[in-house]
Amino acid sequence: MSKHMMAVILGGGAGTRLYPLTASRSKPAVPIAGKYRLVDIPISNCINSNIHRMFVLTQFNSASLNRHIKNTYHFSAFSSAFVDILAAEQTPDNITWFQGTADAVRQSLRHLEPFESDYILILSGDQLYQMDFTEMLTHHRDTGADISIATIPVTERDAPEFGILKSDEKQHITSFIEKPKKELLPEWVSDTGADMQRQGKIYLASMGIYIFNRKLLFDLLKNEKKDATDFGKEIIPESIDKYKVTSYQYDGYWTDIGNIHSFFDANLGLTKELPDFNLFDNNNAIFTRARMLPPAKISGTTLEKALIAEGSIINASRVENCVLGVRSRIGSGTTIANSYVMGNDYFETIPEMEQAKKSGIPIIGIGNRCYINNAIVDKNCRIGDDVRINGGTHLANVDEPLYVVKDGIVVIKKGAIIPNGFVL
Ligand code: ADQ
Ligand code: ADP
Repeated sequence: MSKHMMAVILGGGAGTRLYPLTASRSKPAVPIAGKYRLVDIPISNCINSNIHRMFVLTQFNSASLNRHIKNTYHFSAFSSAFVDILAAEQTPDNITWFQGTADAVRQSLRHLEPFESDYILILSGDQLYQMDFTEMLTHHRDTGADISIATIPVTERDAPEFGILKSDEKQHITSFIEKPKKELLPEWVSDTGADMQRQGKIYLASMGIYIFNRKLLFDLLKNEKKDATDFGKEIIPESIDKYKVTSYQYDGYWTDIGNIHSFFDANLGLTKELPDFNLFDNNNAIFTRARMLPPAKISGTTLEKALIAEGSIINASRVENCVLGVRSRIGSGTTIANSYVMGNDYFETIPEMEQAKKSGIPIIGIGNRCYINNAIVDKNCRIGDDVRINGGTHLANVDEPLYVVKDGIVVIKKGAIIPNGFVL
């Protein structure tokens, strides 16, 4: 497997949908689930599927992404494994940024070219799922496909956000439409099986996960479709009449985490008794940087469905439906509910805390007697005492210097200093 296929991970375009989390870092570096980064999900899926050569394509090259990849993915000197970041770059024949997904892959072909592989696996960088790509490759070969698309049944509500397709009994895709309008949907119903139909999932959606025969991918991007910028809008729909494009139907958990709402839901979903995404799986570990942090220290707190990362010091009264990231610090008398607190990049020393207090700046973390609900708190925030942040749909969407409200979720920006007594 490792010799036959290499992977290209689409790390993100302009990155506006996850703003402000992407204000100072590239999308693959956005922290998720308390101790990971978004890019750890596709990379871990590849490693667990025995794919050890990966390129991460990103629109801008952030220091945090480089540091994370460099410090995390070390392979044996005797293997050919690597994770390389390819940031959009100006070259003599191309002075623009990546124009879209196909353009991003096209511009990286010269980096892929020297490596042998029969197949190229193309993955999105903003999805939460655990998938064995070995099975998808076996299906690709067994069906004699030129291109395979991983697909999943979706409901009428979700269908307009995806590429929707129809396939014959041999899983050969016969038609494809990118993000169809609601009115067109009745023509696109598929037989997704009795179980899926019962859940109203009667449309077959592209997961944006593709296996291409290498030669075809190079031919398409360099010659036949040399002006196409996007897989979903151009390459895929224009290939189905000409090439054998096959659907590989997946029925596990898969979700897009490309906007604040879905990112928030996916993180909080991890606090359920039996989460859809299993972090506690011996065979499908999610890898990330080993940080050598001390265990979390908790005192006087009622915990209800909480994920608490290492290095945290929690003195809160109550933490409910929350993910608290590495080195989180929460003061006494505080209640946090339905929130993702990303934690901190460093511990403050006691003299630093005293200095901060003298200067009238809250110490790092969340202060005493606060109430925080429906929020994402980015890293290194200093939230004072008696702060009340109550997110919900009663709040209008805004972009303020310290925070953003998107769909009722309050996102406190990285490093924000929120004074004592602040109310939202
Ligand atoms: P979208 O997710 O809407 O639909 P797109 O915005 O092209 O498609 O993004 C696909 C992936 O590529 C994302 O991870 C994104 O961050 C990344 N990406 C986008 N532009 C990029 C660029 N210029 N450089 C690097 N990375 C970039 C696609 C398909 C649909 C399918 C859904 C499933 O087009 O058919 O249903 O994925 O989520
Ligand atoms: P993010 O991607 O979440 O924005 P970065 O990876 O850019 O975070 O930053 C995290 C790194 O910054 C960590 O390695 C941490 O050691 C370091 N760091 C940041 N601020 C400080 C500080 N004030 N003191 C010590 N280390 C810091």
